Amino acid sequence: QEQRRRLLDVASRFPLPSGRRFSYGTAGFRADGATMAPAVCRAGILAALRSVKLAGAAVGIVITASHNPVGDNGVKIADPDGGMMAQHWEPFADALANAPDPDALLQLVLQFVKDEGIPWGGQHTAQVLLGRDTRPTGEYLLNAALQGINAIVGAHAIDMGILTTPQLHWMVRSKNKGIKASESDYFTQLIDSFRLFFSHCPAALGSHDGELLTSNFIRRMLELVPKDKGGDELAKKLIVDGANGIGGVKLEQIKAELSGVDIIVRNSGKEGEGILNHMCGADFVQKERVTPHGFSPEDVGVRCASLDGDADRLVYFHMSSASDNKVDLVDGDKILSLFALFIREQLDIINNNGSQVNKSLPARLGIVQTAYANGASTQFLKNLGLEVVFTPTGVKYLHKKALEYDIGIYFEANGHGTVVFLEDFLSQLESLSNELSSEAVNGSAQYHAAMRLMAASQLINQAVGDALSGLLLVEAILQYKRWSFQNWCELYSDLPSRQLKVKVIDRSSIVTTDAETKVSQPSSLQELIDKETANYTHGRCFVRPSGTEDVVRVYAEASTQAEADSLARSVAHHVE
Ligand code: NG1
Ligand code: ZN
Repeated sequence: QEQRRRLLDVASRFPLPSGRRFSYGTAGFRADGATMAPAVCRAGILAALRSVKLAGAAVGIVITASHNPVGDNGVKIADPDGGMMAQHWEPFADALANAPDPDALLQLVLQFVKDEGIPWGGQHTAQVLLGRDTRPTGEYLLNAALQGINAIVGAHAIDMGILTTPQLHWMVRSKNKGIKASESDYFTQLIDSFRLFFSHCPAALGSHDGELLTSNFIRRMLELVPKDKGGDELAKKLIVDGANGIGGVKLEQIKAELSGVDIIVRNSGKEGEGILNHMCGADFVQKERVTPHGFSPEDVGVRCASLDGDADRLVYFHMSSASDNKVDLVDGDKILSLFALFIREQLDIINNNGSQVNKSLPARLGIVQTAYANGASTQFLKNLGLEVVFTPTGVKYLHKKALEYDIGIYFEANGHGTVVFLEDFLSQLESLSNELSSEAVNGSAQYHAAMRLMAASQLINQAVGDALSGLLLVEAILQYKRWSFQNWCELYSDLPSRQLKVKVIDRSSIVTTDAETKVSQPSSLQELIDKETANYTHGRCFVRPSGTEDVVRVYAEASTQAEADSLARSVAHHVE
């Protein structure tokens, strides 16, 4: 009775305006922030139910609209493993958000609880961790979420404060693994693993090969680098565009402790510096290929990175000339390529060591991309002999696929991705490192490679793509390889590409197959696409309905920009 009363109560406090519809898309519910409270409250109910169903394991709620404008907001739910909420709950999320009145909402919950076998009315508990970004509607929506959670008897909400999206995912995962899960634990893990990585790099080891280095030692080593070595100084300098969001704020908090890289944060989210995601951020830089607001000709030649508003996307760029604002872009595909190259190298050192000991570490390494990955990146990865597989767009698909490997690396071209390590593999890696460290081969290349891989696995967020941890891994690898931005950029040249959006009456009339690379309905459309594509060298083209906007997206690649543009345009005509 108490339970029913609470649900009816909360639903009447957050009525759904008539005609309003929400849909739990690729990234949860998203809309104008001021109109989101009913959906967010119901997401609170849903998250609490999810936790009850999973025997009280912690579930997460993030209140953010990522790279979208500051007036928007959104909500998404993280499962106990720190990943996205299981997809088979999405239809219920939709139904709940759209329940027209309190009675309908109560009936929906009762039915769902029955269908899903959720313990009800007994002594159950639930735990929900909440995080939000810096948007002005964040606190208001947090309150709506809290009321939703508290409408479930036995549910306990924990407000973790203003966070990056990946921090909250990390906390949920850590909490359920019984690891300390506060923000300072997150920072400690980043800082320590970054330091650990450096201590196993040739630069830090120097003639002291084999010595396990302390942080003080590394600091001293870095101070010994002659100041007049302009190249080295430049190599340490990194300017980060924080999109005026939460990522810049967090980076400011830890940058002093990141010895080995000198970070300058622009668009840091401080009062007066600019508007969230406006003319800045990873989405802006990747789409427009120009410098974000706040950069000047003085930054020419310096390595720069750009985060999105909730810091789960990362791209790098470089201003090549002072006369225009165009940038050389390193997108998610190239970040993935750097990670793949590095991991492959470490595995090779470990396994083809030809050294004193005969210890190996068999590993299945898998690369996961979507159809939006630049064809040149796929070719590059395949040329390295790597296994590359494709999934539909959306991190939930990529992440799941990556988990099928000992080490799975996934990225979307827009900069969202990470590296996931299988627990079993990590235990093997750990025991190998232990063995190697205790043997006479302590200083061996094999030992240091195993330790670098260990450090990378602790540095990179295992729950979800994380711009901060991704950035630190990039910095670590570039320094390990003594690579400039240019070296990285020149791994391969992107094929010219073009993306277009087409407005249609009903985008769901287009159905795709083969990881969205082919249209299955309407059946004539794929034939038309094939015919157009055949007219171009290195032509590749596909169309799919967006999962976050009311448009059909067209993507085309060809050997020149003019050809890519023209292929995209002619296919767009067939879609219209
Ligand atoms: P849709 O709108 O389904 O294409 C977009 C991005 C995805 C992903 C989601 C969620 C492209 C082409 N699509 O999805 O990669 O990031 O938003 O934010 O970039
Ligand atoms: Zn984001």
